[in-house]
Amino acid sequence: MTDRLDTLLAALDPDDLIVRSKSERRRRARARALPTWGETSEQTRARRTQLFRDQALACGFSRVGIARAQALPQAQAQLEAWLAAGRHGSMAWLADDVARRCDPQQVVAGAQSVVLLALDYDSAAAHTRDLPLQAEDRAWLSRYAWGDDYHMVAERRLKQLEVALTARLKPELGEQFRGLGGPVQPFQALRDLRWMVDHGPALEREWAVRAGLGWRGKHSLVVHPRHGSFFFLACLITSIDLDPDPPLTDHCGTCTACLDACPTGAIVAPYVVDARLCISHTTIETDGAIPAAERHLVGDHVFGCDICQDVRPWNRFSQPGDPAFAPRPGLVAPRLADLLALDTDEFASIFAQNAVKRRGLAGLQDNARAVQEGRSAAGRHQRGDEPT
Ligand code: B12
Ligand code: SF4
Repeated sequence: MTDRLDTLLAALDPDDLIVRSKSERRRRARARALPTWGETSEQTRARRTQLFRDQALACGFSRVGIARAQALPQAQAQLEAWLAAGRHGSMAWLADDVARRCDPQQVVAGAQSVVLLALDYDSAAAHTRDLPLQAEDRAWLSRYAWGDDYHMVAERRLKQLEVALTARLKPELGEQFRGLGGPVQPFQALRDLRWMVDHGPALEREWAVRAGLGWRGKHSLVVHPRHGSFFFLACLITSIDLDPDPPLTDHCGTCTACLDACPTGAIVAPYVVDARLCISHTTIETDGAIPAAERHLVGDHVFGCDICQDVRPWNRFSQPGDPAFAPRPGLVAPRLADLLALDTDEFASIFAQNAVKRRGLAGLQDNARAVQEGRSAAGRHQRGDEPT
């Protein structure tokens, strides 16, 4: 008890211990929160930019990038063409709200900045092509799904970030406040700051490129010169004016390693992935059993696919990522027989708070059977049991 009291007292500013009148306490609290009089709008912007960066890193994000919020007419046209060609496959939700997805003003009124947050998930474990998968009856489970589900990890940290930013910004951007640059929108967390990961109305990769977190690889993912492409993205749209980061230079040049390596031809042109052909879509997004016409696509993949990333020269430089995504025992190239023998309880305990959980036990086992079917068809083909 005495120890706890000591800790509490040590954490207090001695100034806070002096008893003051209510109005004096209010005046002092306002003075602490308001920008110093005489601060220019550039200084205010720089200070708030630093606040966003510091808090995002403190909440566990690996990197932060900022872009100016503006409509994306070119991206919208490309997205519409992609959807019109049916390249979204079974993900009908991608066709909802297209205009909103391409215009941050339609997500947060008066949006000025888009803050992009990266979460590194690489690990020192093997890559797809390093393992004798078929010889050992193993299959590939994508490295993004070896640890905790990134949606959960990112959402937890985003909520923490929202609380931290609200606590620091609400007093200074309250209704009464008039900044040097004119009236400021009242700060209301839900309207003036909105975060999302994956399913929100934002083209996260387009923003990540604009915010200087990397450039677009031809496999459509964002690549960083020192961190490769094994990082997740989360996005925060805000009406607060922040200093943007400069975009990075594209270093892919004429390299087509990712296009050449894709076993299903899903990268139909540089930067354009047809989800219907992508193993990731087949093994993750399918609801129920994989249809007969698509089962041959899975190859050695029981959940997700990393081939176009594993062949990329830039991933040689990536560093082990956040410990939340470190591989759980048995998930790097699991044996098909082990997956097919799992019962409901074992599945629930191995894949608790993990991305595979969404596919469910029956779905995962159907994926495993599709891998086996492909291998036995290839075996028959090699033995000459089937016409070529
Ligand atoms: C739907 C989706 C998928 C789909 C479709 C993938 C795709 N390439 O669009 C499927 C299920 C296949 C998928 C797979 C994967 N995904 Co995914 N996915 C998404 C999601 C939810 C939406 C993406 C989207 O809007 N696609 C629609 C297309 C049209 O959008 P776009 O590529 O941005 O469109 C631009 C380009 O295509 C270009 N374009 C279009 N046409 C043309 C034509 C020309 C000529 C040119 C030059 C350009 C061009 O312009 C468009 C607008 O800017 C995002 C999260 C998000 N909200 O952004 C995650 C996301 C992209 N996925 C991610 C990951 C990790 C993966 C996988 C690696 C998982 C795995 N290991 O299995 C694979 C990678 C497969 C691949 N090579 O893309 C990460 C990527 C992180 C990063 N570093 O870039 C994201 C950002 C999720 C996250 N929150 O971290 N995914
Ligand atoms: S994830 Fe696999 S199937 Fe999809 S584009 Fe990349 S290599 Fe091709």
